[in-house]
Amino acid sequence: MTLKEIAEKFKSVKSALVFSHSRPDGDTLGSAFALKSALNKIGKRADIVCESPIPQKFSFFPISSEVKRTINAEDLNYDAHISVDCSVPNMMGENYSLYTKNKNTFNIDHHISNSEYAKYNYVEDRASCCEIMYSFISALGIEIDKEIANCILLGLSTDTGHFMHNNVTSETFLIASKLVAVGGDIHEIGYRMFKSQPKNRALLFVKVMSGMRFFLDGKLAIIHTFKDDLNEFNATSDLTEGFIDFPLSVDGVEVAISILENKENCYKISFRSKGKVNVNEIASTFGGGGHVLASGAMLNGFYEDVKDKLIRTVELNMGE
Ligand SMILES: [Mn+2]
Repeated sequence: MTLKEIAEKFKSVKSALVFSHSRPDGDTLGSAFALKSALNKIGKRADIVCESPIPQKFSFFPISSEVKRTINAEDLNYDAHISVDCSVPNMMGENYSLYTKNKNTFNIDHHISNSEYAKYNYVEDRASCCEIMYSFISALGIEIDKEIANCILLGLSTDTGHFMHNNVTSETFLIASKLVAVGGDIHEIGYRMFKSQPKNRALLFVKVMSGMRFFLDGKLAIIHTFKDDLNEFNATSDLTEGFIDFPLSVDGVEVAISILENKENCYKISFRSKGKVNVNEIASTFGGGGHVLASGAMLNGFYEDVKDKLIRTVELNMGE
């Protein structure tokens, strides 16, 4: 189905429940905020659910305080359920069981690994889900005002490292240009997301980077964050977002990996590539996925075993 056809289906929807993925980032939240704002603007009812708490850094969007962690099953009375930036049902966490309680499900996403789990799926390989959301809201015939523009800019900015990753296309800038033209504050968003941080994040960053190690002739860099590190600085795991950009920035490094201890013997792995290695494939071998240049997976086992497994798998995918 084309985006236009999906938008036609969605036009008859008078109330929608929007699903963001757990451990939310700027893209899933920006997409959800934008859609809720747009629907509310034309008098339709919309709510957002996200099973994880919303990181503090997004609180300058007033709408972030309206996000619900979950909803009682008996209170579900929406015409449609729509997920944004969720490549697999798992990404919605426990809330997936709510998602499936409606027959009229929509799935809008930009991950090439999307498993197309909804009744209506729209998946396109774009830099951010927010790029698609721009077109979707436009196709619904809703005028994009300053408030909606800022929500969409949030995802455009965060999923591209503020327009610096090589997923950026001329479309990205075209959309950004239109959003700035209606009052979107690209500078404020860039500053909040990339140029400011709480002190405990800065101190945690120093500690994590002191543990950065190189493998495979300097082509692979690995960082790790243990629960104890988070506790030491009274930090939550969402503060480690963006850490992986530092090891990837090192000359000669082709792949960077961040190993984040989720619970005992269970690790959240993030992969980044400069372009020669497809980290979507690497993550897939561990049951994860994402994009060619950025992906993730969960791994169980002892830390040293997990690390060795990762190094061997990257080596196999590195080619000559
Ligand atoms: Mn995204």
